Amino acid sequence: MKPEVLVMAASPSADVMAQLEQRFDCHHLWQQPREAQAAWLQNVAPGVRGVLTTGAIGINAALLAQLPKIEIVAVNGIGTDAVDLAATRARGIAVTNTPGVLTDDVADLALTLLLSAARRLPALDFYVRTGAWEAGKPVAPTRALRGKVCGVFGFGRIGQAIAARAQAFGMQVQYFQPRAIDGVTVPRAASLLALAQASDYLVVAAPGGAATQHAVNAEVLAALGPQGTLVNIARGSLVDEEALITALRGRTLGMAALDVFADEPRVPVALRELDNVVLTPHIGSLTVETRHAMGQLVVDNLSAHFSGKPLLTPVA
Ligand code: 8YV
Repeated sequence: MKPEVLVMAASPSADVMAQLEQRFDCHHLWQQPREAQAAWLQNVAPGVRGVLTTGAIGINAALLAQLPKIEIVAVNGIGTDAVDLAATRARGIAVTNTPGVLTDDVADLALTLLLSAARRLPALDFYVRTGAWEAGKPVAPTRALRGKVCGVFGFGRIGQAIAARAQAFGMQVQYFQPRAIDGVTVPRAASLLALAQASDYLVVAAPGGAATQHAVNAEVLAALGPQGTLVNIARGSLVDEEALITALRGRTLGMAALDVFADEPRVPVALRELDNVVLTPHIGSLTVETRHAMGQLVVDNLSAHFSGKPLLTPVA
């Protein structure tokens, strides 16, 4: 008998989906209409030994409590802030994620957003499409990246990959995170506030969760200032979204380029209406190559677990 796995969300890789079907007895929650999910879950929950979830969806204590036989939660993503790790730890449930394979794509998106804000890509795309160019309307110059300061909040794999890319564009990079990293030449600011004060672009690349909730608050945004740009590819929870909207509206913050939001997929209308924002729908790791590699790592972790082998990428 194949182990029963609850699949919370599909992978865009058909190959990954085929491997899941081949190796496990899959229960696909994502195929159920929202209103039918609760009743459907009650039916399948007793047999579920593994859960495949995403960084954004995670798994909460209430759902874990519904699964008496759960042994492993495999997260198709790097962030585990949406997984109730206290509950998994208490029950000895293994948790895995997908570090490494998504670093480059997420860092690429951070620079894409940074450049899109700096060069006002959405507004200029609109300018061409709507015939404003042909009509001879003026175009204001944008700002060069060269020599500007890129502050990176969170200096793990992704933060460091962002720093390398920013340096390639001629930017000066600083970082902040509570723990200093040995052996890096990038200077560490004394605090997040000091980093924001020094930065033209502040890129958020730190983990979500209680410790970083609203770390980017009104004070940090004010320090970044009217010429400053906030880029967030990490988690919406790190930024006080109300304070961000107020700062962008009042132009006390220059721009924001955001891939993540406090309550996805709901993006406040107030944010959507602003012209000094660039918005993408949480797609940092959404490339064909990376989603395949992430999905493969999930399959391999689940397979390792159910065949009694060591997990490839366990979450400590
Ligand atoms: C995706 C992510 O949202 O890695 C993460 O933590 O947030 C993203 O890669 C998601 O996990 C895809 O399944």
